Amino acid sequence: MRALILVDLQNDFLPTGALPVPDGDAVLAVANRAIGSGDFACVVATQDWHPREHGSFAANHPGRRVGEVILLDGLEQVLWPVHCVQDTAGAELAPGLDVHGLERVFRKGTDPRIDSYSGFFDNGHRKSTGLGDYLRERGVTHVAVLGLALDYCVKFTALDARQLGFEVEVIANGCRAVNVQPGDDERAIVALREDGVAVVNRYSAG
Ligand code: VGL
Ligand code: ZN
Repeated sequence: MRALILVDLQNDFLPTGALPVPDGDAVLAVANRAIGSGDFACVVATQDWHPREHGSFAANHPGRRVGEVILLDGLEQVLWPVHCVQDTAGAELAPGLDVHGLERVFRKGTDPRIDSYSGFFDNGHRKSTGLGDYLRERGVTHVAVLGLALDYCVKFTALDARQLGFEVEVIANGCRAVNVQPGDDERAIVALREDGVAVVNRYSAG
């Protein structure tokens, strides 16, 4: 049984959003083709869903700037612009996404003291979102992952899926990276492959 995990296809990660992923809107067509392909018995999405006081926002740390790294509750944390605040337009799934096929949406990043790049666990692996149990209960053995951003939430979602024992494929042409440091996209792909994730190109146009 194969599942498709759509990672953080939200307005704030599109080029006009608060934490724009360059060319991020290009992945929506790939997502829609994957959803419509019939290859996946189960399609789920993750949604970055932060309270306004979230500790990953530079604005909540006076004197700190976006891109700086701080210690947040004992974990290294990159500081981001305010993004994906609960119940704001920026946090909504991209309007171009075909949400009909979506079985469930798993929200993450709700605890102000810890960030959550992965759709399965927070960055300290302290709490689960329920996604792993959900997939297991559905009989899923193989997951394909695509979305935003390749070097953060896609990467950690795919690595956690491997750790939970799923066969994992990242659909690279359905992802874009933020590349805070140049080359983060290439390094993410290396890390994924080293962990046994298949990085493939599928569901492109034509
Ligand atoms: C993400 C940074 C902060 C992502 C989410 O979706 O990759 N990146 N929050
Ligand atoms: Zn976030």
